[in-house]
Amino acid sequence: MSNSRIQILKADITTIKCDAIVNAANSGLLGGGGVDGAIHRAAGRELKEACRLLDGCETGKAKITEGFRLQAKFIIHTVGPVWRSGNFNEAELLKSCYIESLNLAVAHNCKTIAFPNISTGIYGFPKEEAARIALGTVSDFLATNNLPEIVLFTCFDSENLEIYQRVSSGA
Ligand code: AR6
Repeated sequence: MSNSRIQILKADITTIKCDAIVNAANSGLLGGGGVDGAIHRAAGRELKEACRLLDGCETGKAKITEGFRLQAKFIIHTVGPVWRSGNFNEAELLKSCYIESLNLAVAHNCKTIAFPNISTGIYGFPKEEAARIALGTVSDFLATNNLPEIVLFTCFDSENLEIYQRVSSGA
């Protein structure tokens, strides 16, 4: 699954300089804990005002705002599934988060995009399965799209970093 357009790094996504970063939001889109809280803190209160106008977002869908005080031009807010047992369409919904986010990035001419490990924190999605879905979905998308040119997977915890490195190397 190795792909020169995919990079894996250990980083705080709020510090990444790229065209778009993706936020693992909730359906209200008004902020929360985890990466969502960090992005809202770093982007500043104008982000919340912009999010209010979006009228929420369904699970598996995505919406876009500007990046405000971040180095990123855009923030793509997507809502991952809450893991229940695996029998509630969680895998398809997670896949949809990546596709919808990438489609928005293309529509806004983004050459670089950074993803967090959507749903693998507070929402409890098993990390290895989530990494396989993320890497597989993004690889398939890149095979048929010239944009984005580069996709960064920013892992915050060492466990996700190790999983992403192993899965992407095909081991
Ligand atoms: N940069 C990159 N990744 C991060 C950062 C950061 N600054 N902070 C945390 N992570 P989570 P979810 C990683 O819980 O599971 C919020 O309250 C974290 O280690 O942020 O999709 C929302 O409002 C994990 O690997 O998101 C929703 O209510 C990954 O980001 C809910 O949490 C996702 O963890 C969404 O839950």
